[in-house]
Amino acid sequence: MGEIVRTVCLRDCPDACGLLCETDGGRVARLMGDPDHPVTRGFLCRRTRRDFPDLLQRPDRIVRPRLRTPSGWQDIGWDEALDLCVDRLLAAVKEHGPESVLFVQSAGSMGLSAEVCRYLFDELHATTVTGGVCMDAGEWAQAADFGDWRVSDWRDLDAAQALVLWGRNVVTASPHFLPEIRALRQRGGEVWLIDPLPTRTRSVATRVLQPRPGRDAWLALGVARVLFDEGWIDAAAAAACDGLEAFRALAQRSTVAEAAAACDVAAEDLRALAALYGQRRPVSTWIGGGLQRWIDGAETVRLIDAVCMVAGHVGVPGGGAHFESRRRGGLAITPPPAGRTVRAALLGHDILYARDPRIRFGWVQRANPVTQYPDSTLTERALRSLRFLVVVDAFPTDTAECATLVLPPALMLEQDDLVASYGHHFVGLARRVVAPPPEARTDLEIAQALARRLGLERTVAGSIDVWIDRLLAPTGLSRASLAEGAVVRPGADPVAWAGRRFATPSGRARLIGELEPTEPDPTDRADYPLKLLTVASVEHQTSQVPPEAQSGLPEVFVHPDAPGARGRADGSPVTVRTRIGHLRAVLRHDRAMRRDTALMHRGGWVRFGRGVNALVGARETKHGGNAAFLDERARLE
Ligand SMILES: Nc1nc2c(c(=O)[nH]1)N[C@H]1C(S)=C(S)[C@@H](COP(=O)(O)OP(=O)(O)OC[C@H]3O[C@@H](n4cnc5c(=O)[nH]c(N)nc54)[C@H](O)[C@@H]3O)O[C@H]1N2
Ligand SMILES: Nc1nc2c(c(=O)[nH]1)N[C@H]1C(S)=C(S)[C@@H](COP(=O)(O)OP(=O)(O)OC[C@H]3O[C@@H](n4cnc5c(=O)[nH]c(N)nc54)[C@H](O)[C@@H]3O)O[C@H]1N2
Ligand code: SF4
Ligand SMILES: [Mo]
Repeated sequence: MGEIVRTVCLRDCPDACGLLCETDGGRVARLMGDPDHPVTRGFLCRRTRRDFPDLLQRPDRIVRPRLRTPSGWQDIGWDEALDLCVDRLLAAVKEHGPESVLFVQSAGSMGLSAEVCRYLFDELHATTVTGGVCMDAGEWAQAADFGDWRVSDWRDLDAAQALVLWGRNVVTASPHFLPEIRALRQRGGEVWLIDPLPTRTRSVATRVLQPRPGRDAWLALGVARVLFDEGWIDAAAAAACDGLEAFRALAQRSTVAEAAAACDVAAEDLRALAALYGQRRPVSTWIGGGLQRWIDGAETVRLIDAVCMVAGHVGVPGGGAHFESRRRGGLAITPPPAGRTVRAALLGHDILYARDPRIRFGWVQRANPVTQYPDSTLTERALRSLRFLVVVDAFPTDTAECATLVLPPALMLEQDDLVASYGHHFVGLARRVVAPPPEARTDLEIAQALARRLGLERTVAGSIDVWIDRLLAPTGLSRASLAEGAVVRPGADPVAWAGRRFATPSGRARLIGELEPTEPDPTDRADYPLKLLTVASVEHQTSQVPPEAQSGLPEVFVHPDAPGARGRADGSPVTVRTRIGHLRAVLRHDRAMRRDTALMHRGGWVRFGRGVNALVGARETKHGGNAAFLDERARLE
């Protein structure tokens, strides 16, 4: 047996697991869940335990800088690569100004040292990205309601009487929260699941509602209406909220029957959910990421927050309206700059149509926008239109294929870093357990090598240890205090909003009182009768999918009687068409699907005919600037 090192997972996942990594001859021999990590409790998801060690050794891993030449990719040395890159970057700045340079990153790795490279581009006054593709609409909503987004300690579910998983696919997306859910059920607690898709999380639910996708706002309004009609409003709500009367008026604008019809939930079921909120105490609500990736997503989250708030479940042990943990809370992260920005949800469009100056030079890091951002075709066209594009990635992704220069980063287990979870309160240290390929560099080292050539060394100076110390400084934590394993971030309250004291100026929660009009859906329902939900797959981490898992057509799951499916056998090839594109797919029957919904998993690559975002138009949520990926209609041909 080789050496075993304790570290944490850096993948984009709320669980932020503690890992034990066994090495053998400088390679990762085995990954295990850290039994001493309070959330991980000794088990890992398969995509990391089984697949990640292989990923480090993949034959298609990019291990040297590579430059596009007229005759194809050519390996070059780091000095040559960075000299060329800086030459082009400075030429763009000189001719067109710093805003002709674009910096894009997402969360391919969650290490907080990712922030460091951004500081460099901020210092240059480059164009950066605003909004996001992940949780930004829900964050906006919770900031509007409570002043910030916070969750209770994960063990707080022990104090709950019931749990509502409102659009949360826990089994797929955050399996380490299952032990608490199972314990709640063993105590006789109810677990409600509200999801238009028949997900694996049904296995832990006592009751399932399968609303029409994108209509949870109506479900929340109907529940609120019952709460007000029945007088199931918490006695403390009036003092704890601003806008209670406006919210009451909003809820009373429609009848329960109208609300139930709009979300296609039986009125008895809607009333039963209202009775749960009104009569059980406390009820914990976990709000999912999927339901905020709709044009109205931020308002939907606000309406769910308001239901939890007026029924008295927020700020009490065992309750809560939990969306996401504020992982950067308390750490020394510089606020985003006020320079020119392009919108994440409309990245392709905004790059192509940016003027004064046009964007000429791009730097993409820890991100695969061609595959993962809306409208892959437009994103690809935009990235290819740049005069020089640097992509820092270890694999020949759809985005890396658009690059002029690809720089190879060290990956998880090959670098030290600091990580804080967006699902729970722990922060932990990621360790360099094995050496990266000889010519791969950490993102921090790459930023520093770039900075030296730009005369900006001071902005990003310091070893990774120095950076970790800097980030931790305001929290009072140190590397030494994290050496034995992850610890709770200081300032993270065991009960979010305990005592109903909020981070708003008044200290009270602000309830939503008005719904703003939404631009009409650009597609004709008769032409495109299915809502197309493109969601995470249990098998893979975002688009980090090996090519051998991408042979053949992608699958589209529908009810056998769904429009376009009837008369077509399971397994037959179909075309899935939306207003912006089409994909060939294999039809899969699933009688548990709604008849108005189609499911495809996100993550497959455009290059292999599996990129679902070739079907998803670029639209932003009304608030928060998130990509409204799920607000798309399709038909089968
Ligand atoms: N249709 C549809 N699309 C979606 C969604 C959806 O629900 N539907 N969900 C969205 C969501 S929630 C998210 S978060 C985004 C994710 O979008 P992205 O974050 O862009 O997706 P990833 O596939 O994680 O791509 C990150 C890249 O980073 C690379 N990488 C990994 N580790 C490192 C590292 O240490 N350094 C560097 N430099 N690179 C590294 C990986 O190889 C990978 O190619 O996708 C969104 N896209
Ligand atoms: N296996 C795996 N795990 C992952 C990831 C992965 O790629 N693979 N990605 C990670 C990332 S990037 C993130 S952000 C997190 C969270 O990842 P998310 O994809 O945000 O996961 P959920 O929060 O479970 O939200 C998805 C659920 O929302 C539901 N949903 C969609 N529309 C609606 C609606 O209108 N109403 C309701 N009620 N539900 C709706 C979908 O049916 C789906 O079950 O998970 C992470 N975990
Ligand atoms: S991807 Fe998520 S569940 Fe899997 S090991 Fe990493 S943190 Fe844990
Ligand atoms: Mo995400």
